[in-house]
Amino acid sequence: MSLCEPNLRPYESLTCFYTSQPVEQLLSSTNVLAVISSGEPNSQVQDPRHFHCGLGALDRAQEQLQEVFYSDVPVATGIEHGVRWSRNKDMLIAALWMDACDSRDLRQAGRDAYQRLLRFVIAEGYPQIIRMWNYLPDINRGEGDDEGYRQFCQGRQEAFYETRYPREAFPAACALGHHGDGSVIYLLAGKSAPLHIENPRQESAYNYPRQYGPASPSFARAGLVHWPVGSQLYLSGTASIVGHQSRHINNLAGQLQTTFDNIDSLLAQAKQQASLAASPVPDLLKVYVRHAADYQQVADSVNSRFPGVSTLYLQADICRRELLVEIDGMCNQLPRTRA
Ligand code: 3EB
Repeated sequence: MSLCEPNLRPYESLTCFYTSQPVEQLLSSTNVLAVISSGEPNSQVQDPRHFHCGLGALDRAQEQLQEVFYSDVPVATGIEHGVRWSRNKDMLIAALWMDACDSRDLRQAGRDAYQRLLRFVIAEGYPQIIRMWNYLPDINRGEGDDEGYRQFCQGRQEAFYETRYPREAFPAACALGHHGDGSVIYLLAGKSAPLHIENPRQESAYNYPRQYGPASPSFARAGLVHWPVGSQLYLSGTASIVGHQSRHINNLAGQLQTTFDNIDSLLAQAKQQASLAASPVPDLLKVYVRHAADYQQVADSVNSRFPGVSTLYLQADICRRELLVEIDGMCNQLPRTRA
């Protein structure tokens, strides 16, 4: 099968792109590691490499847009103890789905899911986690330390420490909410450690003070991975937080500007830490918008800041109630390193 995507450079170890090609067609390629749907549930196909993230689209034209992870070599795939996996010799994608019942207690669900996923990647020999995606129900439900997201952070942290992952090994991540049933957590892992990158404008999430919950969130701001061919940069969900404080409450334009400034600073930090010749430019963005009514303003603003970048817009709850927008993304090919 040929995949004629504008951003696809098939000679790389791993390429990520968005496409509205049908799921069945994508999965017919043995090089496809994963196809993640959003928007309208669109396919009944049973394949461990395919799952839905649980979030809705904001633009009708994006209802059928799939996120694809495409390997330069054929992959192996299967399901083991509920973990859906696919891998080639360098990388592994694993996904775990939890039903509505299991997802009710997000501390327990998070702890259980992370224990299973971490044990799985360790057992398979891909213990270095590059990126994790968390899509969970009702993350803003509950008050104070009982809030779903804070409970989830507690369970996730317990699992990381129980499986002996120090905070230096926490991967880039995002955590978003919806009001449907069940949770999905998926990850990309490899055999050697990515370069973890923090944002000079932001407190490291694992050092957030107690006021944000009983356990600080276990993630890095970005992860840079060197594959045998080519390098990629994965940006964590980035929002209007400076230091550890949310900025521009009830001000969408202000939150967007601060989010862009944070992304700029993260990209500049990646350039410096990896000695790149230039700041990387994202190839893909995922923009999470809390209120559907804000979509047009967000899209206009993202398009003018990142012209021509493939962008998927999804409706989602963001982990702090006052945050209206969050953006993550990745770079398929990094600028070369300085001589
Ligand atoms: C923040 O910067 C916003 O809990 O995995 C961003 C990325 C956020 C990842 C996570 C949360 C997570 O704190 C929220």
